[in-house]
Amino acid sequence: MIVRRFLLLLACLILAGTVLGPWAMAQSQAVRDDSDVIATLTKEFEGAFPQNSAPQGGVREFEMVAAPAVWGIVPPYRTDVWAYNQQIPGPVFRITLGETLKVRLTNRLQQPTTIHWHGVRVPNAMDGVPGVTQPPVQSGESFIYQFTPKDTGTFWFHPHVNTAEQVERGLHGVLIVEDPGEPRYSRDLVLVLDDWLLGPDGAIRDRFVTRHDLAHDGRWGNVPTVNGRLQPSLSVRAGERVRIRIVNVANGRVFAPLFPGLSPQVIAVDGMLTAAPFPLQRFNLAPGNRIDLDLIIPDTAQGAVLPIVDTYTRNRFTLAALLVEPGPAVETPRFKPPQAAHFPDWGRAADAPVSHEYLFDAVRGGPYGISWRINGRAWPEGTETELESGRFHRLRLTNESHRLHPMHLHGQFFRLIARDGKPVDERFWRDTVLIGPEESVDIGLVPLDKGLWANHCHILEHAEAGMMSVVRVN
Ligand SMILES: [Cu+2]
Repeated sequence: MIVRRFLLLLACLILAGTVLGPWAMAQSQAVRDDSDVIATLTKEFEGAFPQNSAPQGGVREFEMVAAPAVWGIVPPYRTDVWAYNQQIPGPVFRITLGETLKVRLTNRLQQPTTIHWHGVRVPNAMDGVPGVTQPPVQSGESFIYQFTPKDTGTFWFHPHVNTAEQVERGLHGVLIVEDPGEPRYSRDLVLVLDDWLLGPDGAIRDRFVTRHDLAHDGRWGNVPTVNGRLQPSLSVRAGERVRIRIVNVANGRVFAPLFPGLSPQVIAVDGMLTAAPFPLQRFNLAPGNRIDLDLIIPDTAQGAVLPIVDTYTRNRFTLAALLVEPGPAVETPRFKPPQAAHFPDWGRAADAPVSHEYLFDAVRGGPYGISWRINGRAWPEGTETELESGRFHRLRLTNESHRLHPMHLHGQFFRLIARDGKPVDERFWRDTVLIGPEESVDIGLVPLDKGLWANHCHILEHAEAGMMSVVRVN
């Protein structure tokens, strides 16, 4: 009996050895291949953007007051808004790389607020997310935001408290960090794209985060604006070489701006210079996204009206127009457009294993009647995932819903590496990526900035109804 049991055990062990041995070897081989791929991708990333800030200029101090104001969005109507420093859009802060930005925010609203510096790699405590990085700034109080940006480019800022209402009512502004080494354009224009839902009296419709917004792609309005005005004209001269920085601050609307008859080149996306300029064709500028364009106004265009048209929906409409002054053409500056100093190849990104997966869906219930969830949880009950700094990660963002979700990761830049499993070779960084209905995207990143960073949908109604989680970078 004992002998038979012993023989049975021996047979099992031999069998296990023959079957499991190669399996175990294959597993360790796979692990070794994975770590090899990750090491290669991490290595290729080195030098793409700096780990630390390098303060060398002075401190640039600004006062900013968030308060009710009145603004003529569609004259003759005067619309009650909430604004930074009584203007729509808020201030455009221009600083030089190395300078330290110091902004004292004073809250004159009847509710708490904060500022989030979208796309800026700030110290975690300056990121403006209540309950994650700072307490809200109460009505009547002030808070000082101070940091030295690490990157040049076009960034923006907005509240992160009751965000869907505060941003919609007009609280947003732009931060431009200039590189003194970049070539001089003859003009530098900022176009802040927004989309207002106004009633027949010109007033902002004051029901926010409605079931309709939540069952759709957030709040889409009826008055698209550029720099707080309906279809403004922007003066340029023939022959000028213009840098145009376009920011989408809308709650939900996606724009796809085109310049018919002109040939702008995209030189930056979400603030960061692209690996090389590329022609602007259809580029979906989701809420939060920015693009910088290099545009030469033809030297024969005197007196022309050059429209900028939105092409995202089938109903094309004019966003703004470039009005070419009648005077003689200026000499066009000749230079090579700026581009990223180092851009990783990441040809093997598609071989890297997915380290974390985020699933997006909606369920009935919650304070707004519909809850938007990440991995089955609606913020503030959200999930926390951990990423190791200085190491390549491949994250999979899977949209199980029929709606759009521009996902924004605070404090980090990433690259799109696949859509629905098919490799994509976008030669630029992003901080926000638009994910279509039932689409899955893979992003690659090497997190550098440590802390707790929000990871949320930038359709602000979806975020308000729970579509946020946090990523801890160790
Ligand atoms: Cu969303």
